Amino acid sequence: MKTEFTPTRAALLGGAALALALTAMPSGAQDHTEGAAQSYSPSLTTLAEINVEIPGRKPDDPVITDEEFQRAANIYFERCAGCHGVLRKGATGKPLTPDVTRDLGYDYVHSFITYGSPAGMPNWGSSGQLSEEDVDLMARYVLMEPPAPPEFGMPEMKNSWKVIVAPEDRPTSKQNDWDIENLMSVTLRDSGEIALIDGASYEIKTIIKTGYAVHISRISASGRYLFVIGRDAKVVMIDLWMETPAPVAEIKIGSEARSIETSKFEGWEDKLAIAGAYWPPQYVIMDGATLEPLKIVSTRGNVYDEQTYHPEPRVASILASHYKPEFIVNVKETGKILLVDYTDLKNLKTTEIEAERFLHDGGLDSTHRYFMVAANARNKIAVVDTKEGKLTALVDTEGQTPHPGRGANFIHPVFGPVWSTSHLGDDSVALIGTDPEHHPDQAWKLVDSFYALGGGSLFIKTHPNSDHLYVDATLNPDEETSAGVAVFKISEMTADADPEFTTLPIGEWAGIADGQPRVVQPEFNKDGTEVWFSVWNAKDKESAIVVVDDKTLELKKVIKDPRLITPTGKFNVFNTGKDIY
Ligand code: DHE
Repeated sequence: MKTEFTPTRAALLGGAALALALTAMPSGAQDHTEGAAQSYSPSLTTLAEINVEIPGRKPDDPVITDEEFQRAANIYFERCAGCHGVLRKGATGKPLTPDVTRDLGYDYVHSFITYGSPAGMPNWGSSGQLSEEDVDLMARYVLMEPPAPPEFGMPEMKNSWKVIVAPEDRPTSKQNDWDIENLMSVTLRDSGEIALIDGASYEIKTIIKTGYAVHISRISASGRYLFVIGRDAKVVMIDLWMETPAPVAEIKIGSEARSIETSKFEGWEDKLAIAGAYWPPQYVIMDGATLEPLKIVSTRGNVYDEQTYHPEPRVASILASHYKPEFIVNVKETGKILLVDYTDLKNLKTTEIEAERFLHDGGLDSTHRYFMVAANARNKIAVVDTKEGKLTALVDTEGQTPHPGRGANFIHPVFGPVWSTSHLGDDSVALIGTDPEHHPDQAWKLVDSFYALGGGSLFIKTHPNSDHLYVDATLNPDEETSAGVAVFKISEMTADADPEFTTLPIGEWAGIADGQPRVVQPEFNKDGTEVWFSVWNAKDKESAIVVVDDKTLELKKVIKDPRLITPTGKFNVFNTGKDIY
């Protein structure tokens, strides 16, 4: 069981050290100052590219030129919108609409931007991240009406939609000798590409251009089509059966997005795809063979508990149900989980589950019946029974800001089947019982919580064939900690003592001399015998992928190549498609 939080641990996670560490993060990672959780707030960099106009000047508006307004909007979308909302109506941060900011006044706002607040507002001015000139600009900007970025509906989607190779022109059988089930699709974040790497030979088979700041890859139920989404909301569909796999269709579904998935229910394999956007707040269901947009659904609506209107609830993770022809769509700001029945798009049936704010990432339990998602700002995991279509439980993880990725399922020697998450805001790992039939006393309860390497963890992973649980500490302020990974032996876990862990010096193994690379996202090969880690450095510096033998915990391979620019997420085709984690 978790012991008391010690001052050393608290210090390790605390503001100053973390602030320093975060300013040295790889490009693209956020550099807010108060904590790993804040540092991980979305940066709407694509929206920042959009031209905005001053929405009707008022006589008492502060003096601001059109150029200044545009520049302020860029800064706002990149640095502030993730917390305060695109329309400044508030999200995890406070509302910044003129009725609020004008009451506070220029001087107050200026000092707030300069010095931040203990509640989580970064000290943009005193940390030097914004110049004195920019602080003044931002203080004037937030006194004005916010500009509304453009919507992105069917005409815009259709304009961006391209079928590069029509379904009838695609191969009818696999044209390559690649072991596509053991391919790794690796996000090359800052080059806007993915690398397809062979799981056995570690050879980079091909590099494919995708969207800007690529985010995740998902795979169709048959294992043939790979879908990639970038932060610029561009979806690229790749056919793995082609002689050299390449894009066969693409579309943009908004200005900012993070999630993509495809239908997995029996009889619906490869039929549909779905992508969720941060802006505009909507999801779109597409044809699974061509990406033709079929149905766009807005997520604007009321927050689940307060029942007040939210103008921009972002779509976070999306999963496909294995139990019903449904997509599981997580709406961040309203705290609602939508079970979208895709059998009849004309008469769309959606089950709206009241869960918790602010929904982010999650995955299925080992039976694939239950969906577990982090309401990260509330330190809770919402559990949904995808068979019954109901909220099963809300479990407090007793940690700070759970961030599971898809989580890790394993059989605990005492508690039976559990699903686990690590945390951004502290170094704890939480285990939640997932077996109501054979372990009813443990089901949907926090059965254990223990410490891993350090706070700032983003991902946790195991595999049914592995006896190890891997936990990263990517955003930890301490250089050595963020370059390591904690490994727990599952079979040695007990009910009464914190499990010991081994630290793998992945960063050191990568042998990178320059920069401060961070180790991120363990991902298993198909058989669960090897685990891959990204050693994520700045865009202009060397990065690597380190492969570890799961049985011996010894280094097996360091994959280096000048083309491996900012590798982050890795997605094994088989494990991702089958939801094995
Ligand atoms: Fe992610 C998954 C959003 C920053 C790497 N990320 C997700 C998902 C969401 C999300 C909603 C779940 C998708 C799904 O399952 O459908 N991520 C966000 C953000 O809003 C945030 C915090 C800031 C931003 O501006 O985007 C953010 N994410 C990052 C990073 O900085 C990471 C570490 C590096 C990168 O490549 O950008 C990163 N996110 C990932 C990865 C996954 C992910 C690797 C998939 C994990 C998995 O195992 O499925």
